[in-house]
Amino acid sequence: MRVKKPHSADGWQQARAEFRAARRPLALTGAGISVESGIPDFRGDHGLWRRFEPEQYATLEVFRREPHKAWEMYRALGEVLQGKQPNPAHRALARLEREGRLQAVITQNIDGLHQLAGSRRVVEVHGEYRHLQCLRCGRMRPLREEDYAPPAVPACHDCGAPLKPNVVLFGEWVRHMDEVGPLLESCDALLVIGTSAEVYPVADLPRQVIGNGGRVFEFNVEETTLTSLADYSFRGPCGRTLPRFVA
Ligand code: BJW
Ligand code: ZN
Repeated sequence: MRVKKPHSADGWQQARAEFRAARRPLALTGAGISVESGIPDFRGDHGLWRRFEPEQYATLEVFRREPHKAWEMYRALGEVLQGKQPNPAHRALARLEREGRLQAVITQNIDGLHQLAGSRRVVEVHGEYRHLQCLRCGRMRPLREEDYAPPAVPACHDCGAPLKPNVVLFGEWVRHMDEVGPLLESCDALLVIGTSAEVYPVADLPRQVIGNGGRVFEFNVEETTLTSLADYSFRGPCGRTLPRFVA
C-alpha cells in the first residue's frame, strides 16, 4: 500500500529511514512554511485572498489594465513581509542542505526566508519581492521603500511603463522550470511543506516524483489534494513537525 501515515513512533522512524536512504532529496515549499514567521498564507482564514480576490488583483491581465489595483495588493503584502524572520522549519531545511541531505529547495514563496535561514540553492519559481520589473523593456531594479508609498504606481526610469514587483502573477510564466525539470526528474524523495498544491504547474511536481517512483513526504496543518497520494503525511505546524522529522 502506498499511503502510510506516521501516526506512531514506528511510522516516524520508517519515514526517516526512507528519507535518509534517498540519493536525490528535494524540498518544495509554499506559503504555509512562513505562517509561523507571521506571514499569512493565501487561502487560509487570514490569507491574502480573503482581502484580495485573485481574479481581481493577481493576474497579469489586471496588472496590464489597472496596475494600481495590483499595487494595492502588493502594498498589503509588503507590509506583512517587513522584518519577518525564518522559523525552525526554514532552519531545518538549511541544516539538511548543509549536511548534504538536501539538494535544493524549490519554493513558491517570494519572502526570501529560506535564504535568510541559510539555504543556498533556492529556486524561486514564483519570483521574489525585492526587485521591480518593467514588462515593456525588461529593466529590473531593486525595490525601494518609497515604492510602497500610495497611491502612485512606480514607473520605469527608461520607458515610463508601470513597474511590477518581480512576483509571478496568474497568467505569467513561472520561473526557472529549466532548472526544476532535471532536479525533479532524478528526485527520489520530495518534502512538500505548507502548500495547498492548487496552483499549477507547481501542483504537478509531487505527482511527477510519484510517477517516477520517488517518495513524497507531506507536512501540512490540514489535508490537501496531495495527502491521499503522499507516502507520508505529517499533520501539524511544520515549525514543529519538520525539525522533529530531520532530527
Ligand atoms: C501550513 C501551516 C503551517 C498553513 N505548517 N502548513 C485551470 C486549470 C489549471 C491551471 C490553470 C487554470 N487556469 C489557469 C491556470 C494556471 C494558473 C493556475 O494554477 N491557476 C489555478 C488557481 C487553477 N497558474 C498560473 O497562471 C501560473 N503560470 C502558468 O501556469 O504559466 C503558464 C501560463 C502562461 C500563460 C497563460 C496560462 C498559463 C502562475 C501562478 C502564479 C501564482 N502567483 C501567486 C502570487 C500572486 C501575487 C502575490 O504574491 O500577491 O503565488 S498566487 C499564490 O498561490 C502565490 C503562491 O505561491 C501560490 C501557491 O499558494 P501556496 O503557497 O500553496 O499557499 P496556500 O495559501 O494556497 O496554501 C498554504 C498551505 O499551507 C495550506 O495547505 C495550509 O493548510 C498550509 N499551512 N500554516 C504547515 N504552520
Ligand atoms: Zn521599461
